[in-house]
Amino acid sequence: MTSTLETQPAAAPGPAAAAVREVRVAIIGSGFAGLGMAIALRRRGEHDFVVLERADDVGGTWRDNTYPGAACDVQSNLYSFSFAPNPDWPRSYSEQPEIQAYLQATADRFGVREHCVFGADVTSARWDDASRRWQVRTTAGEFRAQVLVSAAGALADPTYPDIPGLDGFAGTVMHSARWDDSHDLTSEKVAVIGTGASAIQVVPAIQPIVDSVAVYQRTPAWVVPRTDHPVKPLMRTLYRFVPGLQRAVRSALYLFREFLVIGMAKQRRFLKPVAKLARTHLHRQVRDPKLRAALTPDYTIGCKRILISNDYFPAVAAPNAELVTAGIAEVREHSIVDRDGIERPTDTIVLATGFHVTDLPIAEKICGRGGTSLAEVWSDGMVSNRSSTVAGFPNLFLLVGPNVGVGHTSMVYMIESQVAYVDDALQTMDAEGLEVLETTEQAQQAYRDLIAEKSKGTVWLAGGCASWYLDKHGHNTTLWPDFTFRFRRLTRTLDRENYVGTPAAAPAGTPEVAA
Ligand code: N01
Repeated sequence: MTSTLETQPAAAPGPAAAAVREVRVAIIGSGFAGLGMAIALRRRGEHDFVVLERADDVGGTWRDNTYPGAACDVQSNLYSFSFAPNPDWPRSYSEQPEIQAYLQATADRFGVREHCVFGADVTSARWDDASRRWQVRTTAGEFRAQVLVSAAGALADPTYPDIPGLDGFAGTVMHSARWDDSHDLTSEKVAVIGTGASAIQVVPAIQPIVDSVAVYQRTPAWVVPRTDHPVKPLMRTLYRFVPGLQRAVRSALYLFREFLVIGMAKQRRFLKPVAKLARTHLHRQVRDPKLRAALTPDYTIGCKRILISNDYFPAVAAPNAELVTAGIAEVREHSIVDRDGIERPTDTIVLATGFHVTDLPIAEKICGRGGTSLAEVWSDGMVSNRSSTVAGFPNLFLLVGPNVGVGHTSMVYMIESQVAYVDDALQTMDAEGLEVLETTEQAQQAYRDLIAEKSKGTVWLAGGCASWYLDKHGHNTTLWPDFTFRFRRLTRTLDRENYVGTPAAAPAGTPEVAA
């Protein structure tokens, strides 16, 4: 059970500074990862935990990304929790409102909402060696937790481009992940900067209503057809009454998508049919050879995320749309000037410019032994043991941390693998009476070497593109570079030999014992 303790006032003044809530586990974030972790705890009877959520609802990236056209590019039968299938998905690929509703309903169904503290933006989380607890400060008060699970997400904090003059723009500027639903784009002159997964959904959704849309492309994307379709009522009924059928569909989708790993990580020639499919798609949808050439990528397919859309190319080819490839020279009060010197009047700028992925902002707030922050430890690139723990950060677990991202399949599969790993770690602590569990430098180095070895020759490193998958040194610190079932195997149970544990009874300062 959770409890509230009175402690010494914290250094930073604030209304909630004096009351510290004591919990066994504090989870940061309530997206798929945070909810998945919370549900796992609930399902085995653990109630002593909180979910710290900076917003006022669950959902994470699916709550935040409300831009027009927002949808998932993985089929919902796969992009959902394995233990909570939804027979009522209206389409094969769901849109943002349905996914958000699913997450809300799942949180309610498993009783997670009562553990959520909304409006709790984590400002700092510090490991205290003396008390063997995490001291977590949030905008909704202070918490002391034995275990901290960061499920803050990799696609949580938008990046804002450093474009000359952007600050002085007199019109509206919106990031795709911070959409202003009250702003009406009808008959406006809109600029969309970026051509990633978000942009290719925004552009076709707004093109029919705006006066004009200029799409500022730095690098063209590989785009394949979207085989989306409504799920017929009969199928939904079958899913409801024959759950095995939906599980079979899920497995088939999983296996089909896993084939892409062969091309991306093993033998790039297997990507050739996918590239052919994308070229044919472009050829069919764009008649103008000049526009087609501008939309044709010059790097290997898969190097950046492969996008799926049936309406992006037609939208860019529409009479009121323009693809701008010259690059942006500057933004003026009411216009954007490209590097060819062409000035385009602009009412609204949409920044579809992505997220802080290799430089996660949460890493600056989490400080381990000796007050060292994760960001400092990761200044030369993110490292971890099994994408989940970091040496020097006792009792800290990361979900959707380093090298767990996937470009070809459902992130929920990876999240469930990690949740099982963390849950096994917690159960191991219980079983062995451990108060502290910490991975070793050696285990971290071995995992780093494993990732480097697996990444060699992959399309992400050798595909001839720049992407958010790679850090500033060109290292893969974000993606799991192999079949996802191998990650699941690696994280099925805690690799106890790679951890040092401290028994609960041992006084602070007692040397820790290895497995
Ligand atoms: O962001 P991105 P996103 N000047 O980083 C361009 C997931 N997601 O929000 O390619 C000009 O992919 C940048 O150009 P370049 C999915 O995992 C999923 O679209 O670097 N342009 C690029 O075109 C995805 O991968 C779904 O040359 C600038 C774009 O902005 C991830 O989120 C939907 C620039 C950023 O693309 C992120 O996708 C949406 C600058 N200064 C998102 N800076 C679905 O499931 C950046 N760019 C469908």
